[in-house]
Amino acid sequence: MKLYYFPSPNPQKIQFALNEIGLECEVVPVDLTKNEQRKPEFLELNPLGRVPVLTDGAFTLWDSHAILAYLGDKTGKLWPTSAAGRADALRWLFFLSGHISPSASDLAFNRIAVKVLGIPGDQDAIARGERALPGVIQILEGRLASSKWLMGENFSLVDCGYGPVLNVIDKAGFGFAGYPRVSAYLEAIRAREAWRRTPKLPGL
Ligand SMILES: N[C@@H](CCC(=O)N[C@@H](CS)C(=O)NCC(=O)O)C(=O)O
Repeated sequence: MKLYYFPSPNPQKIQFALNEIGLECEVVPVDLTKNEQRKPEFLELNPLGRVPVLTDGAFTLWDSHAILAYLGDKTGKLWPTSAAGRADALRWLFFLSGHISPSASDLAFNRIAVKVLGIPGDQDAIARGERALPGVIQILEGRLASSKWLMGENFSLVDCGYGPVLNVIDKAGFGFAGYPRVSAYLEAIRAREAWRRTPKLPGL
């Protein structure tokens, strides 16, 4: 297997998951600061020009949450075995894609990435992200009232999806103080050896 990688949240989910599962994978760097994701050979792997991409022999897969589901099904590790369990895992990953990631991107791009790119942040996007996040983070707070991890008492690949996103939301200045369970959950993820070994950008 090969993982096309840059140390930003979406690819981090996969490296974190591979570390947790204990699966060897060749890492192919794609430097987003040099626009390598727009090169024709990379666009053949992912026409959206985004990382992560995973290849497994002749099979090419993009989208971090599809890759998490694939790794879970392929290895049978950190992934539910029942139809209801798998649907529950996908529900939380779709919730992350549809309702949390867009706001996380609004904050992370306009408060963090713009500094590297030397361009001004879009204040409207920051305000939109700050407005949207409390409602969805409160849903996580509620979910974590009855279980340690998102899928229950056992850590799963769903948590590998949430960790890097909550980490960047925190680094981008969203206050988790009003969400003690989400805060504790993020610290529990950060304490995991597999997350510590996941490459990060300086300061993130
Ligand atoms: N829905 C995709 C989003 C992937 C994505 O936006 N990746 C970012 C890095 S975290 C990227 O490659 N950005 C490059 C660009 O937009 O040009 C996923 O979950 O994999």
